[in-house]
Amino acid sequence: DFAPVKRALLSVSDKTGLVELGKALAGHGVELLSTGGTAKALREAGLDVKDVAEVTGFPEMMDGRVKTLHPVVHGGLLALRDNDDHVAAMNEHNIGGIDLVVVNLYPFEATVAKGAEYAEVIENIDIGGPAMIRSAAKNHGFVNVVVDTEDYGAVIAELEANGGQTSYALRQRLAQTAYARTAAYDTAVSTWMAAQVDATPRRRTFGGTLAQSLRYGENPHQQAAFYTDGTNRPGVATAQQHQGKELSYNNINDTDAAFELVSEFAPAGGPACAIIKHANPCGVATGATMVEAYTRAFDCDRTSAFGGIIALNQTLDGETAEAISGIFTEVVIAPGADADALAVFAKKKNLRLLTTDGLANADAAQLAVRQVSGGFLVQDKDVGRITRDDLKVVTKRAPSDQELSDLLFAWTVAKHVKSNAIIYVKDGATVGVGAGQMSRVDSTRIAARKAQDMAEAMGLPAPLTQGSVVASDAFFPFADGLITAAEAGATALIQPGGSMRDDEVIAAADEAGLAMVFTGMRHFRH
Ligand code: 93A
Repeated sequence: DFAPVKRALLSVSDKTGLVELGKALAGHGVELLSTGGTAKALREAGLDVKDVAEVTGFPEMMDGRVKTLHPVVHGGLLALRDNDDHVAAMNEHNIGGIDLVVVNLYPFEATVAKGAEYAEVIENIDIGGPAMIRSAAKNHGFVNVVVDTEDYGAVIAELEANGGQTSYALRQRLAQTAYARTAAYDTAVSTWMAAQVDATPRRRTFGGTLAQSLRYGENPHQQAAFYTDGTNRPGVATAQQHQGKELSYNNINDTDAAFELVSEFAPAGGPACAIIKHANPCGVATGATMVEAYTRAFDCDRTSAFGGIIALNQTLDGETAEAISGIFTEVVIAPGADADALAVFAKKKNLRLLTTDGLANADAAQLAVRQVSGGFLVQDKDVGRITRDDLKVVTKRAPSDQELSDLLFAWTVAKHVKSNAIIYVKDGATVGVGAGQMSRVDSTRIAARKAQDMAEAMGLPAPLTQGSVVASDAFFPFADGLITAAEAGATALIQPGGSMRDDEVIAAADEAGLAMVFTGMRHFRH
């Protein structure tokens, strides 16, 4: 069960804790082997180190591409110490056992993250490091492999406690960590390359690097963590947090939904704001100013906006920050915040403010992954977009210019609402959102009902759905949903079309004097 550590090979890019580890190992009489930079750092600390080049009989060559890739190293890692043939081979070829490997890899992920050129990224693909990690991990019956500076202490503690030996349990745990690291590393390389060649989902892999252990998951009894995929996109994964508690699992999920939605609205088109609750928008609006966009988004559903997550498509200013401070908000995310806004929010200790480096690229190819029991479903992210030219007018009446612009706004929001999605919009603001119902007519009714409730709460003479337009993320299977929308005051509709009963639905629209356009594209979101 216990195995001695007599010889160690250290080869690390991140030299954190290296000298302390080297000293502790030397203190246990462990012989140290090392590569160029690592050996130098250890020697400078006064430690006795042998160069791997001296052991292999080959110099480090080809800019370091070949340093440790040698049978003397891999034989020393892979040999079964209790196998007579293996021991004979070691003796015959003058291979000394290596009982501990300490490796952390060329910083591939960090090189991509800093936006390095292609050639520099390629040079930071570590080959020899993962090879040693995998050899050592395979032979964990005898060999220790350390890839995480956090594990230095555990190895030293065992050597102390067990007279220079480590337990099988430790070596096995280290091996598992090691394979997790090489798997994540290759995934990072493949993910980066997938973006270079625009790989299809069936040729991609997915995985990530642990960014943060979360306090809990969707519920307090679930453990959770946040992994980043190394693509370094503007968004919740790379945002800077200015204040407030650590983001929770649900915060991250909702903040992502908010930011992805608001990123549909290019800043050049004017201010836009999205308020999210449980991953669905409860208000989305444009405005002449940011505070107007926020207020109009808030007015869609003031009740649900409580405890919501707000995303803006432009810099947060002081006036908008004041308005947002009127109710309890969990998170605000924006591509920047000015000094006035920072000062306003400084008084709201619980509010988390995140700023990003620009908006998410709403058109960028990205993999959407979902888990099912026993597997994963993988697809391209929905980046489908519709312009005025793609629309087909199917009713006697064609939509007016104002209706058209609202229809396209509603359609854009519909893409970010759980199906069945029904969105009522007036003058560039949602006035009713029906999300996640099992029947389309229910989503249509619920959105209208909520608009009615809001009108009563705000003392309006009529609900804002009067004179609105409606988007439906998929076709109306029957005329009932359309009739409900018309009763709520809608004057125009946008939907994919393609139902067996399109004729019935179009006839009902004509009868009610509605204008309707077909997109030919669906935006299911489940
Ligand atoms: O270029 S490599 O893929 N070829 C190798 O043979 C090799 N051996 C170790 N990279 C290799 N390494 C890596 O060098 C280690 O994984 C570590 O990240 C780095 C340490 O180099 P130095 O000791 O010179 O700082």
